[in-house]
Amino acid sequence: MSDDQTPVDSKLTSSKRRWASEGKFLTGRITRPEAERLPPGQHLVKNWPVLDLGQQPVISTESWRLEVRGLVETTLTLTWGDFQAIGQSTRVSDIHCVTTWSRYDNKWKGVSTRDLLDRAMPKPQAAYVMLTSYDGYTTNLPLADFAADDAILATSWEGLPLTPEHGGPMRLVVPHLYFWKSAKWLRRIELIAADEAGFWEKNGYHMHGDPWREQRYSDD
Ligand SMILES: Nc1nc2c(c(=O)[nH]1)N[C@H]1C(S)=C(S)[C@@H](COP(=O)(O)O)O[C@H]1N2
Ligand SMILES: [Mo]
Repeated sequence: MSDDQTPVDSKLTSSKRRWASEGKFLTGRITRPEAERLPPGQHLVKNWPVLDLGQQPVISTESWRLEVRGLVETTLTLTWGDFQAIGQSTRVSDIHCVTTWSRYDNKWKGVSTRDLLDRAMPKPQAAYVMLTSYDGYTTNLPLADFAADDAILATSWEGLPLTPEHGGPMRLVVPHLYFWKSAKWLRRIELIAADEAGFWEKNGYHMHGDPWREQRYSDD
């Protein structure tokens, strides 16, 4: 017991209440008219192209770990089993890659980013996330986008385990941003107060990457 006599438990409860009541992160499902489903400058594909830095790490679920750290109440290092135990969600969403291809109706299964954040509990100052992957890739996005209702830490696509080339055993999917924000082979989620540039963002890509506003490059 600390000298202010606050049990750890009631601290957690109050931060959970704050998290739940803080409307700014709870953006809800983004709905758009069907005519606006395909963002400007995009074309549809039926296949699913593979794009990455060219190094596809192979990670067994035994050696896999996911870290959540930075501005959180509870730092997490999860094993595959711990991660699965958070509970499974499904989402169906569209992919929009900055290289102009889009692919509709992808069925994902995994852990919703919100369910993961509920375990770590973001501190009030947390406003952005920096993601780091097993291939050394990094990317940044606002916490509100990471915590969007559509966002999922996917382990399965169309009913099959996510293949290594597409980021298996686990990748992020944030469908309302360009796909470079959706880190494959995700290993670390760091909550930070001020935005920092990840790999492509340092190389001229946009800090936010909203496809409907064509935020492709930093000067867009
Ligand atoms: N770890 C990691 N994640 C990554 C990348 C990468 O190189 N490494 N490339 C990004 C880019 S630019 C795109 S378009 C998508 C491609 O995902 P896909 O190969 O499953 O289509 O992954 C994103 N996530
Ligand atoms: Mo990309």
